[in-house]
Amino acid sequence: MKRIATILLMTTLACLGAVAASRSPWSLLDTATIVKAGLRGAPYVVQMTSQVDPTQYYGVTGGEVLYTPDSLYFQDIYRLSTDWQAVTPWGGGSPRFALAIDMNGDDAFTPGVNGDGWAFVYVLVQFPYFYGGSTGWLHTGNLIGSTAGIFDTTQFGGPSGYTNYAGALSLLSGKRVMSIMLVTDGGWFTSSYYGVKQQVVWANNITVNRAVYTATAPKQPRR
Ligand SMILES: [Ca+2]
Repeated sequence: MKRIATILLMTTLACLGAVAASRSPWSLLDTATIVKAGLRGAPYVVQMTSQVDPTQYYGVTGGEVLYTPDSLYFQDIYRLSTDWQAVTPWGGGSPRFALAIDMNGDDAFTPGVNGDGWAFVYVLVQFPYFYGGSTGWLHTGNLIGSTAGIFDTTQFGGPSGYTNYAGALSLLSGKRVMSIMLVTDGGWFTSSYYGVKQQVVWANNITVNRAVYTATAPKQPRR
């Protein structure tokens, strides 16, 4: 009996290990959802909608694709890129990667406490004029190493006009990145400037180093 119990325990532990090993580092938050975009070769994409609550100017929803690494330090990020397109008019800030920086080294992210905060990497260079119409599909290229001022390190004392990768590296090298999100949250802007109440952005092939998120058909609920 004891042997059977031991085997069961070992089997359970093996299964748990397999689950842990297969845990996806990617998840969709808030309004982010999978839609069929009808593209050849890549029919599914992530749709992120930022929508204004008509009763509250700042009451907006956003969409995020979250990547949670096991362990990652800022200087070890060698690739950050995505395919994306604005489906509606957009503005109020470029779609961007948001990096949760553990500035005080306690292996936890508590924004606004003991130095922890967000570093942003904008997918467009047009600061401060982040607005426009629908874009068609664009590829960011690898944002790491960029000499353009697309890195926002203002939460860590960086320059208000933003900085390039080297500037961000000088502030954040040695700091742990607890998570990375691709974010769309500018619905408030479209309502004010274009009259439309929502901002919709599609994304696919979101890449952090060797980890790539490619949208697939959503799982059907079990009958
Ligand atoms: Ca911390």
